[in-house]
Amino acid sequence: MELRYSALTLDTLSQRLSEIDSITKRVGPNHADWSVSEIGDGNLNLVFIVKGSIGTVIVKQALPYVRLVGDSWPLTLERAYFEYNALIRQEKRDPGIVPSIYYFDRAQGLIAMEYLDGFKILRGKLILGEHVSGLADTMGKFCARLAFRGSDLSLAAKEKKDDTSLFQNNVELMAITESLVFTDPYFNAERNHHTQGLDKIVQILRDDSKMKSNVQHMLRKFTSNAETMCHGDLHSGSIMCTEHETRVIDPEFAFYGPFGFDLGMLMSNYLMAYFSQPGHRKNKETVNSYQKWILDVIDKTVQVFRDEFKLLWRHERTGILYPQSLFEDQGHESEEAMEYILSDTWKDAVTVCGIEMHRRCLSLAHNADFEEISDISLRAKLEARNLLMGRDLILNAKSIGKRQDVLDLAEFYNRKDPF
Ligand code: SR1
Ligand code: MG
Repeated sequence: MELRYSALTLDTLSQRLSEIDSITKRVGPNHADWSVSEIGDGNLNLVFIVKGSIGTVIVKQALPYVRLVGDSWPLTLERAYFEYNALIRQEKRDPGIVPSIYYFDRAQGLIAMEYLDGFKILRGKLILGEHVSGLADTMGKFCARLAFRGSDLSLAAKEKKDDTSLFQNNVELMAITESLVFTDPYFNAERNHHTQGLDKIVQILRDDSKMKSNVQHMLRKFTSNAETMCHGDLHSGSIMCTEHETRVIDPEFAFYGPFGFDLGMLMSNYLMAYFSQPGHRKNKETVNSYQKWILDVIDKTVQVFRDEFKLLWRHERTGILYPQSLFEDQGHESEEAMEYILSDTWKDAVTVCGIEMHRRCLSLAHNADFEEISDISLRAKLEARNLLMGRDLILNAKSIGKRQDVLDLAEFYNRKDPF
């Protein structure tokens, strides 16, 4: 008989998971010897590290509410089911990028997975000023492979439609993005908060109806443009790295949406790391050189994304869209169509980037890049630069045609006195 849901605790976890072969095989046969700790830094879930005589496993369990807020905000346990389904698809579409899954229990909202030994959350590394070699290459390929291989450019029509209908049920997690990301920043929503000193900038954004319309145009694409399975929450807290290796975690917000969504969210998190640097170290040269490295990561990520997407277009176009039978087989090239898609994807990525830059400073879930800056007036100045650049991206996405334009804008706002 299936056990009713009950949240694991440090005291109950070992006993409760001790009969699951796929876990004991990796942790150790004697559960009394297991040591269990809880990471406790996520917005939504419980995450335990379980160590035993054989090895270490991560156990992630959904709570029936949003952890960050408490039980006043109930949230479906089914998010673990969507995360599990996204993880197995990501593993297929970009092998080796996600942790291996050892066990999944839908009723308990529980996934046991590989412990990424030696890996740390990228956001923490960016705050500390640490470099990761190969980051842009891995993430550019990840975004392109996920976008292309989950779409009608690649999948058989039935698989794509089955996938789309499965993830269309991830309603509650999409609703979080629809409100916290696309809507709340632009009015006085209950859960909003912002740093003291930003009132005037916030008012500029809320009074800008052209910009708000562009944000809503993007929300329309978010809800209606089911092009591919997106990770859905690709910020620097969903990426883990060593000095040389990169993995992607936490796809519980997975949904079918626009090609450029993940790339845009990723770029914005790099840009927030970029703008926040002067709040984390004093030496100007160190700040400058690390900021240059971040811009270089953005530049290379976008370049790799484009190159990988083109490669897949040329060699893996097996879906119903732009079939070879209509182009190459007739002696007609399809490169113009490909460039059209890439440019549309880029415009969406730039818009999503600007929106994510806003929500992380204005709505519920802020990020540590800015939150850890204790000098409030410095934090406000850095966040203001970030907010104003976000507005520029949303307003001018159509004319920001190249990745260099984004880098130039970042350097411009980074020099700007925003007040
Ligand atoms: C209520 S959840 C807040 C945020 O945390 C997650 O990581 C997502 O980014 C979500 O928007
Ligand atoms: Mg997460």
